[in-house]
Amino acid sequence: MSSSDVKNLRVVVLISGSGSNLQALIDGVTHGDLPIEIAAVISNRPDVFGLTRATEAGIPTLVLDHKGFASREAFDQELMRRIDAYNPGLVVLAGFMRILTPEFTQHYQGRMLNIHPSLLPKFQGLHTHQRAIDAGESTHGVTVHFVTAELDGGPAIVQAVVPVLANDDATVLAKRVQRQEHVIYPLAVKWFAQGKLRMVDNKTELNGELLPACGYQIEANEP
Ligand code: NHR
Ligand code: GAR
Repeated sequence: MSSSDVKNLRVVVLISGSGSNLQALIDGVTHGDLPIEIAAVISNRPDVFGLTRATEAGIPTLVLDHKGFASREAFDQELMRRIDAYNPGLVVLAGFMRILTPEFTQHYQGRMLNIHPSLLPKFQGLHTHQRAIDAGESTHGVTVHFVTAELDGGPAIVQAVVPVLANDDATVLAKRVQRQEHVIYPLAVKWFAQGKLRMVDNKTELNGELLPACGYQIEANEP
């Protein structure tokens, strides 16, 4: 078998919103530097822009509205069934805003990634940019991590650090962070697709070596 016969990693992307991180992955595939096939994009919210992005890229989409389910367990069970129908090797949370049950995270253990807009373990949860400003932080950033049952607590893969500037508000700071998101998420997905990345004993291994708790650190070279 020649290398061109090797099948690309199948990826299902979960979104809840604008899908700019999804777009970064689509662009990586289009430009030929991301060896994956985005098998489907699933949103828990109808009518979000990320679904339009997927459709424009020719990717199948599905809306599974959590409001139609009696419990988190019932929603997660159906979500799992729908994802597995695409037979993915990796599940990517890209601005997905529903907390997932332990049954769900266990099922995709070691093959599900999230991008969280803070330098974890700082500022888990929501409204991270405002909280970083309010705390007087001089730096802020974003983390890609493996998803485990512990919310925003799975082992870190890669972090990008940006400065917090004197007159920043949450919107300006979020934009600075998001430019880095669009760099590090395709990078982490590429490592996984290349077989360089593994979760071992709740730690991250890259190229056969354990990473420090903060993952692989990238200093952003733009303000
Ligand atoms: N689930 C588990 N078990 N573990 C993680 O690490 C997860 C997860 C689900 C989502 C993304 C996460 C983030 O990066 C994520 C990581 C949503 C909330 C939240 O409070 C918190 C963290 C994250 C995503 N969601 C509300 C809820 O009740 C709903 C908020 C809304 O709909 O706007 O689920 O930040
Ligand atoms: C991103 O900034 C991502 O880090 C954040 O939401 C945004 C989604 O943007 N994720 C979370 O806050 C997860 N709770 P996008 O839809 O344009 O990719």
